[in-house]
Amino acid sequence: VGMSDDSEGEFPPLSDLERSVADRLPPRIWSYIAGGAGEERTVEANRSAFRRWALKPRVWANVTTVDLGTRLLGAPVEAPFFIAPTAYHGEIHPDAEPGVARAAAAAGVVAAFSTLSSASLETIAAASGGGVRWFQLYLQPRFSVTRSLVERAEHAGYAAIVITADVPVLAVRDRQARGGFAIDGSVPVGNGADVMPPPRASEREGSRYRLRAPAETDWDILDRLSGVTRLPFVVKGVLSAEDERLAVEHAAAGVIVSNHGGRQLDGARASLDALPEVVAAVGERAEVYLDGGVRRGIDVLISLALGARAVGLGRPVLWALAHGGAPSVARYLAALGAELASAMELAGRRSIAEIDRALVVPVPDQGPASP
Ligand code: FNR
Ligand code: LAC
Repeated sequence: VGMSDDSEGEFPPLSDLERSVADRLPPRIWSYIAGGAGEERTVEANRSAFRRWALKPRVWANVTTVDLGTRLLGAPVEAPFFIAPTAYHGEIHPDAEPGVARAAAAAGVVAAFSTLSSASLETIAAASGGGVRWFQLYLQPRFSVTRSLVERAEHAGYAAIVITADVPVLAVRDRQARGGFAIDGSVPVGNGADVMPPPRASEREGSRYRLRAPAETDWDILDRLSGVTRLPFVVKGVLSAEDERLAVEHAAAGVIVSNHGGRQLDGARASLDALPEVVAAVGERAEVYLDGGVRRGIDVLISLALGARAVGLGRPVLWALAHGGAPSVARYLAALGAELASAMELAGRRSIAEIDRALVVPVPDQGPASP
């Protein structure tokens, strides 16, 4: 905290944003943000998956205006991207989650906020004003605490509960271990001292490993939670058609195809690789979103062409926050929107509805050239 504020200066091209802030954060926080699980195979896979799709633009398609507007869970929004939930914004910039909430509301995009936010969900809601906000839920060791979080989110005007399914326990994360930042009860969170992060690891007990806190959960948790709130549920962290079907059977309104930005099961498939199968399984029964490795306007375009309704942005929002607080987050969202609009115009697509499967083709196999 307390780094120089660059909000008045030039905003870097999107490909330089990460590099431009790498030395502004304490190394332990930087490795927490940048790092993934294990040796970061999945972090890399999320990015390289986008490079296996090419765009097939149409020309002279009469594009006079480009409209990025769409609806997410019924709410009108100004872009098909949203801010993915990430923990501890107060470790990055004093503007923290309220600043991110203000920037998102001004841009007309959905923002999701973590159970592990530095500010309380009520403070974030006040800053977000009329903005559409989603609350990301980590199931708590005690159900009474889970219930209270959900009730508070509903009361504070959050429009959905994003329940994260891919963190029964935090993964082994080499870079984080090297950097020395630990996700545990020692990092202050705004939602109250009784709110716990997921258990950090399994601990050895004789020849077995046990979790530090109860993590046994099955799909019935969705039924149990629907008795607590009338808010729709979005299940975050699905990578298979099988789990997608279960989410829909248990009345989820949406799913986020995600591997937690490569921070959980290292070696898990890229989000983009899982997207087509999940979209095929769900049909029109729920909204399908994607996060993981979305960096450019064309990444948004590819994801939407493959059936995502919207995409989530994780690390880039944190880079923007580190760059210059809330004003830089606003500039980042504007830059991504402008880039998407430009890509749509160049591809001959006037609206989100016109981004169809015909826009993308697999990149031809890079095998040995045929004689
Ligand atoms: C996350 N993510 C995350 N997800 C979640 O459900 N609850 C959380 O508290 C957090 N915290 C968190 C912290 C940090 C520093 C990062 C980078 C990520 C995961 C996040 O919502 C999203 O799935 C990924 O970040 C998307 O990948 P990209 O955009 O970072 O590549
Ligand atoms: C993380 C947890 C907090 O990925 O979601 O760091």
